[in-house]
Amino acid sequence: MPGATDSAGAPDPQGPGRLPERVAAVVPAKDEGARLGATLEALSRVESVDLVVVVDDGSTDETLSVARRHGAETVRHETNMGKAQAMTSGAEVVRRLEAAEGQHRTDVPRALLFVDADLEDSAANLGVLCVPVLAGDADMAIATLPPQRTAGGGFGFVVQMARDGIAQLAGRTMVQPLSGMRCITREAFEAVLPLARGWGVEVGLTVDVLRNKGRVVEVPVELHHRVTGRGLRAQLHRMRQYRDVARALKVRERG
Ligand SMILES: Nc1nc2c(ncn2[C@@H]2O[C@H](COP(=O)(O)OP(=O)(O)O)[C@@H](O)[C@H]2O)c(=O)[nH]1
Ligand SMILES: [Mg+2]
Repeated sequence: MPGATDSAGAPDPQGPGRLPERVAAVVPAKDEGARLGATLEALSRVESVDLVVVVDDGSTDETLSVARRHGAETVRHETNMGKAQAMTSGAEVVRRLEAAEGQHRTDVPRALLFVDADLEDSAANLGVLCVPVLAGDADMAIATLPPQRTAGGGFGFVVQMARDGIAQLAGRTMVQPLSGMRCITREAFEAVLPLARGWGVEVGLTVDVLRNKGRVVEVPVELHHRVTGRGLRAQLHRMRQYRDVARALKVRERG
């Protein structure tokens, strides 16, 4: 019926079919004062990004002041709440800022670009990750990284568990299942909230977006980050990552 206003027939001004034109970068950061400045400077050179939100997750260094000095929007967790909660808080800030931009705006909400704080200059290369999302060819684009300059890593078993788990639960074999650099439409992001906890967030996102019939692509991007070494801190990081990835997979087994 012409003029019908039922939800099935009414055109949704924010709905499918309309593409985001701009990107909000969300940078979760814990004690990244030494690298964050270079990362933010590089991000300012990514054309599609017109809003940057740094989430200081209980840092004890100058992360927050570095973020402010570089003109980023900031939000701070007084205590460390983990990467997933940092991503959620960052997205909330974007939502709030867009609401404050005014009622007259009919723009499609910005896509979100999650960016690790330790990429430094290489963050300038993230524009290519946004292209398929802004073009409407993907709901989520995940960066794959080239071999890193510094030797290290050693996440082989966590990566394998993540890859196998995603394949089993969602039928896709990801090249780099733990990659944190992702561009995603707001629609796809909001549909999968709440995020998997802690370091399980990437695996959870991938499984959930795929299960929602989202189009997910992996895009090679020239990115370099601090490679986690083999010391005690690194081993702890790996253990937590293992625990969180295993949990994210486990809770999705029934879904
Ligand atoms: N929110 C939050 N972010 C963290 C935490 N620890 C590290 N990060 C951020 O998560 C990203 C990836 O961390 P990183 O230590 O580089 O891990 P890796 O790349 O897997 O070796 C970086 O942006 C860190 O600043 C944390 O406890 N909470
Ligand atoms: Mg890193």
